[in-house]
Amino acid sequence: LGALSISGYSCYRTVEETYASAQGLATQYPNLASWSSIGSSWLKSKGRGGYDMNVLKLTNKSTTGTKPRLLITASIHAREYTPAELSTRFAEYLLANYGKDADVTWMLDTQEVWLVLQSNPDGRKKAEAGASWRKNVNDTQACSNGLYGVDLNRNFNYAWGTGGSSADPCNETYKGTAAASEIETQNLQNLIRAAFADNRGPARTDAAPNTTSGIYMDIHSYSQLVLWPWGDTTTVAPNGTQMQSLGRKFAYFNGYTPEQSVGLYPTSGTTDDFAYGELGVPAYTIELGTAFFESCSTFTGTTLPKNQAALLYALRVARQPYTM
Ligand code: ING
Ligand code: ZN
Repeated sequence: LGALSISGYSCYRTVEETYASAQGLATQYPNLASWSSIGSSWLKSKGRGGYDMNVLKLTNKSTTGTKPRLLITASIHAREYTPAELSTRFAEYLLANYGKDADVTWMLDTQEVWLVLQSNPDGRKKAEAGASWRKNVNDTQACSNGLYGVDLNRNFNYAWGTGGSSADPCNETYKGTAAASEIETQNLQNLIRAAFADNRGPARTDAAPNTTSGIYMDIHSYSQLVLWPWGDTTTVAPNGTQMQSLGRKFAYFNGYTPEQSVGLYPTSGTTDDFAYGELGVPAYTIELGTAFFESCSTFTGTTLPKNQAALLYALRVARQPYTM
């Protein structure tokens, strides 16, 4: 493992290494894993290099039926390395233990896990080259501070631009020219819709509890938090009490602080508000650890085990989150 040249951090796979690992898993476990494109990154869409964005889907393909899904998107912010590595190791753990561990076997027989291991590959490559990069690399609007690009986690198409984001293309929380203006956002929105399409959510003013199954998690670093919608208002979401209840259970496993996301700071156009707001799926943002990436001993010593436990719990209960 490891081409991140910064010494002490060789446990963090690069974009290429992450993709090679995922492709390897799909080849090694053809009945359990598939790895497929969900569209191009911005650079690739412009013919300027770039990447495909890919999803790694895990389930026992020979058991049928409507299986609840846990959808994880990782590292949508380029410099946040820990989420991609954690998610890749979670996939490796599940596949290595299928047929050995009864609990893992049951989970992959009855549920699906979809993982976007690198949700902003162009930006990530810039971070790997040494930049402290957060956004995508859309340079249509030039910036004298060098910080061009759109904050993908302010660009999603639900209550877009309602506060906690910037209209300045050179700001780190630039929301883009329109909701879902960015191809990475479009690819991720399409995947979220595909994962939870049969679970249309309540209108925002509808206080009726939703009955959907499935869980969406967007993993960031850092701050040791478990967050859920809404981000742009202190109003409790229609399923806010239930999302709090489940969020507290994740926090039991990882020891993090659970709160409605507006409590951290106001945001809009985020992944979790989109997933919950449009589809009614319980949606979380997890902020891993105490730095964008931690020394490998910290990562494997604490961050990985306790958060893998939280993800395993999410997978276990993906069929019944609102009735826990
Ligand atoms: N923090 C998140 C951000 O996008 C967040 C925090 C995410 C708040 C989702 C609310 C909803 O600003 C970092 N560091 O990215
Ligand atoms: Zn982030």
